[in-house]
Amino acid sequence: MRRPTLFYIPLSPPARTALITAKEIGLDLEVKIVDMFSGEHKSEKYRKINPLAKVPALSDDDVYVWDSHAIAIYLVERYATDDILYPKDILMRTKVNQMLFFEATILFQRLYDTVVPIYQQKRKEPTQENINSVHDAYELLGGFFQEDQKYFCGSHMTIADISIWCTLLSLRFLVPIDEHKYGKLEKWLKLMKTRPTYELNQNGANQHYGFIKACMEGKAFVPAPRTSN
Ligand SMILES: N[C@@H](CCC(=O)N[C@@H](CS)C(=O)NCC(=O)O)C(=O)O
Repeated sequence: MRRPTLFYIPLSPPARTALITAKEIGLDLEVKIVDMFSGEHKSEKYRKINPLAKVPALSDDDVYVWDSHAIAIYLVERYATDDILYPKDILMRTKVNQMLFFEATILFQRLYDTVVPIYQQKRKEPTQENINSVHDAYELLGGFFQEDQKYFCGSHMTIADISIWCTLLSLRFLVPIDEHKYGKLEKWLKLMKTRPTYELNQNGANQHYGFIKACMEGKAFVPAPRTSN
């Protein structure tokens, strides 16, 4: 049987969500690095895989899946041996979906709004408005934890934790998380640090920050060698 192929770049939080989900369920994917620095994601060939010209995307047999949230759901539904990461129970699943939509429409969007003008050399640093909107998102995230809840949707890690984690590791370089203010978030981050996929995530976030810093300083960015880490 052919392995599914993930179109990936370590700098991208959504791409890391897809790869970490695969690793957490023990699925061995083929990883193809998309050279976003040369615009490969905008090529006609890549648009056949993801018409939105974004990374990540997944190809499995003759199916293409794009958007990290859809990919994470697909991987768990198709390949996981249990439903812990994406519970079948309707109420539990609804909680996970809520957090996935929060990540897609609020958290990641705020990272995107902060960094894209910097990539495009329109700005040298985040605006105060960017910073305030990220703090608002942290405030909301901290508030989602109920008293004895370890993860965003209860006592087990789900793909919602993975998705939020990937974006937060990149975002906190730009807007640090004040542990006194957002203690519950810090506690959860410490818990996520114990995952075997932590290094993969942190390395990608470091590369992402290296790229943003180079843009802020007007320097050329030298991407890391083409590996999946
Ligand atoms: N909602 C999408 C977002 C994907 C996304 O925006 N990826 C970025 C990299 S972090 C990208 O491909 N950007 C290329 C572009 O906008 O031209 C997901 O979760 O997969």
